[in-house]
This record gives sequence, C-alpha cells and structure tokens, in this order.
Amino acid sequence: MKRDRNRSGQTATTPDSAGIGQASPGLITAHHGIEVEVLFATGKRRMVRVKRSSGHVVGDEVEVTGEVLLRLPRRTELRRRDGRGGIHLVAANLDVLGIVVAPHSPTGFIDRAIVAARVALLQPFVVVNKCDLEDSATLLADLQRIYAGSVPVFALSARNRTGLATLQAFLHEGHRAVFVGASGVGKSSLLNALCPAIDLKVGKVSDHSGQGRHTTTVSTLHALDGGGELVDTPGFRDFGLVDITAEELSSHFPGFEEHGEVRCRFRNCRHRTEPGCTVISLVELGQIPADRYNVYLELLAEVEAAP
Ligand SMILES: Nc1nc2c(ncn2[C@@H]2O[C@H](COP(=O)(O)OP(=O)(O)OP(=O)(O)O)[C@@H](O)[C@H]2O)c(=O)[nH]1
Ligand SMILES: [Mg+2]
Repeated sequence: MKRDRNRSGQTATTPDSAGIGQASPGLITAHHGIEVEVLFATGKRRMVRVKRSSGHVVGDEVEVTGEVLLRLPRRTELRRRDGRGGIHLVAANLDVLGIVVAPHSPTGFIDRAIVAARVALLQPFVVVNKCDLEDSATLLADLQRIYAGSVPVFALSARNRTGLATLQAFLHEGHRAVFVGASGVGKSSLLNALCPAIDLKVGKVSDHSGQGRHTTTVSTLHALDGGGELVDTPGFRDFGLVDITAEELSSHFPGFEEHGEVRCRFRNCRHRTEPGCTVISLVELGQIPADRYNVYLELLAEVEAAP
C-alpha cells in the first residue's frame, strides 16, 4: 500500500475501501479549500474533493461514496464573525473550547468566545501560554481575577513544558476540543507539547510587533494520546458574536452566571435598567467590578444592534 505525507503532516493511505465503492462513514480531519481529508472508521485516510462553498468543516461526520460527501447532522456548531462581518464556522461537533492567550496578545475576544461557546453548548476554558516570559505574571493575575470563578484557567508554557499535566487531564475528559486565539500565541506549539508525534509547523514571532505571522493556514484535527481530540486553527483577531440574543448574553456573560437569571425579578432581565435586577445591585455593592459591567453593556449594545 502506498503511503504519503499530506499537508496536515499526517501519514495518508491511498483509498482501497475508503468510501470508493460503497458509502463509508468518516470524519473530516483537515480542510484545504478544494479538498478535505477524511479519516474513515477503518483508520484509513484520503483526500476528497469538495466545492469551496460546500460548507464542510473539520469535525464534520460524513458518509463518502466516491467523491460524494454526505454530511451527517451536527451535534454542535461554533461560529464567529470576522472584522468585516463575514461568518465562519470554526469547527463542528466540538465539546470544549480552549481560548489561548499569551503576554501582549489580544484578550478582548475572551468574553465573546466564552458566550459563543456556552450558547453553542461547549464548555469554554482559558489557556495562558508562555508563562516562562517575565511579563506573563500580570496577565495571568488579571485573567484569573476575571475568569477563574467562571471557567477553568490553565497557566502553562509550551516551550518549557510546564503546567501541561492539568490541561492534559482536562482534555482527556473533554472528548473533542479546539484551540482558538491570535496568531503567535502558541496554539500549534501547545499541540506539539501535548502530543509530540503531531509535529505541527510553528512560527517565528516578529521581534518588532511581538505578533505571529499566520503560520497555521488550515484547521486540523488530531487524536491525543490518552484520549480526546484537539483541533488546531489558524490565528485570528476577531471573535464577533453570531445570532446571540440579549437574553443569552445576559445569562452567559462570565461573572454573572451565579447572580443573573435566577434572582432577578424578571426572568429575561437584561441587567441594564430593570427594577429588581440582582446584577445592578451587585455592581452598586462593588461585588461585580464596574469595569466588567461596562464590558457587558458594550456587548449588550453590540448584540442589540446586530442585524
Ligand atoms: N517563550 C515562549 N514562546 C513560545 C511558547 N509557545 C510557543 N512559543 C513561540 O511562539 C511562536 C508562535 O508559536 P505557534 O505555535 O506557531 O503559534 P500559533 O498560535 O500556532 O500561531 P498561528 O499558527 O499563526 O495562529 C513560536 O516562535 C513559538 O516558539 C512558550 O510557551 N513560551
Ligand atoms: Mg499555529
């Protein structure tokens, strides 16, 4: 049997019985624009041609007959809006969302990503990478103060391989995870640290900007030793919300979850001016920081103005 290296760096086998004559179930593990890599139940992989607009994404379960892909219904879908308003499906059938940040990387999208994940029925978590760098302590302290009461926060260094064990244990329980975050925060490096056999390409950070250079260009799905799967994605700047209602935002905004819906006078309280709003009184008492409440109000205005 012929073996070759495909673009996601994994060993592929030529077709044999992989969906050639009869419909065979498989999983999309990489998307290269005009073709996708499918992993079949038999363990074989092959590339199948698709139209650019076919809408398939990594994590899709499919039935393949020749070059025909039948997509099976999705369990979950995670979508984001880019800076120009375009909507992107991050991946399908995910269980957990890893939001990766590092010193000097953007952090403004964390709240949006947490809300989007919760609405899509994914469990979100935050990964602070590059904790070997001196200036990581302030970032970590800030993020722990804001998020540790709401979601797991992992502090680690892919380079020094510190802090990996707790994340590994979490991922082994988590079925299928995806890492998202700006270019250069170390998503691919983390995957390599968690599972060295994967050997993904990692980039150089420019000394000038401290930002990455979009080293990863396609999303790829990998099985982790010890259980669970992880999707590596290309870096992006924006995680705009897609089709989120004001009520969903008010129940899922990180930091409000224990106080919101249950105790406000109105079940669909938007925590802005409603009488009997628990969130407003906690802000007045200083138990919810004013800066967090202001971020919430900004997102609320964004959600209310969305088409
Ligand atoms: N100091 C330090 N550098 C790291 C660490 N992890 C990754 N890096 C470096 O950060 C740079 C970018 O790493 P990548 O893994 O390519 O980042 P990425 O998030 O996958 O970037 P894109 O694929 O462009 O989205 C590389 O030079 C890595 O060596 C870390 O824990 N500490
Ligand atoms: Mg990468």
